[in-house]
Amino acid sequence: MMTRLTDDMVKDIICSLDSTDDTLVSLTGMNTLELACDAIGISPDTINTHDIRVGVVPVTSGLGIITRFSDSVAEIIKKLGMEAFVTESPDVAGLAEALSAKCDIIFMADDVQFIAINAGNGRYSNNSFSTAAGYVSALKGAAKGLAGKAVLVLGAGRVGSIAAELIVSMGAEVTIYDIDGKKANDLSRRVKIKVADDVGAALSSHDLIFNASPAPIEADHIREGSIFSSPGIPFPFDDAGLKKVKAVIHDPLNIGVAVMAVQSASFSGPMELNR
Ligand code: PYL
Repeated sequence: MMTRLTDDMVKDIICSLDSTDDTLVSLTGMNTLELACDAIGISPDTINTHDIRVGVVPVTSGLGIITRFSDSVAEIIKKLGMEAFVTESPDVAGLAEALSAKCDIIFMADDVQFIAINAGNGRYSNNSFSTAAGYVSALKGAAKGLAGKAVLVLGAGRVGSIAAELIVSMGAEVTIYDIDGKKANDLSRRVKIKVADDVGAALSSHDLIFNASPAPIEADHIREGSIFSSPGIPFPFDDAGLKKVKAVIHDPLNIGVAVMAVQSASFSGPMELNR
């Protein structure tokens, strides 16, 4: 089951949009838009973000609304240069509002899926793939390439599994650890990866780590100078751990949302935009 964001994790996203972008540039050499384009393999000049209108629809099902979640999604998208707004109504009424406003892309999240629908052709991007692809690009940027390198993936859930496949496809040697050994072993039957059964030993023998686990990371296990690309929530490091790492790439929503917006926009040829 995906870990659910809390109001507290989301509350500072909007006020730290610029600093989050600056940190990403310093750690990976790419800003959020460049990273999102790199993640789906397109060049930033093939997407005219200013032509794209995005509707974000709050969804009340299940555990309900996360305070400022939809506002944060809209502001992240606006920072990419797209037009974005949160619908007045939630749920189906909100979807109808976004469609009648001729949105090109519509974002909606319940407790199981978070998707961005291309209203022109019905194709959609989902947050698990987008988060995996975005954070793999970030690790590649921070490590100045992954080919021929050893990478540890923590967590064999939706994001970790996709990330492991992507990192293997980039020519890296991937080891995976999951507290549920069966999940890690099942993945290793599908993807050419090694399975670790001791997280401490695995962490202390790797410099490059993709963390898609909700578990805390113990400072004693961290190799001095290691690089973490870490979408996992909650944030897993304590102060002692942060002193040992060379870089941690982490945000509660930004990279995943940016890849979703760019990927769902890329599903349209210029003639297909929903006008
Ligand atoms: C998309 C995040 C990333 C990690 N976990 C996912 C999560 O928390 N999903 C639940 C999102 C619920 C949003 C709520 C709203 O405010 O519209 N339905």
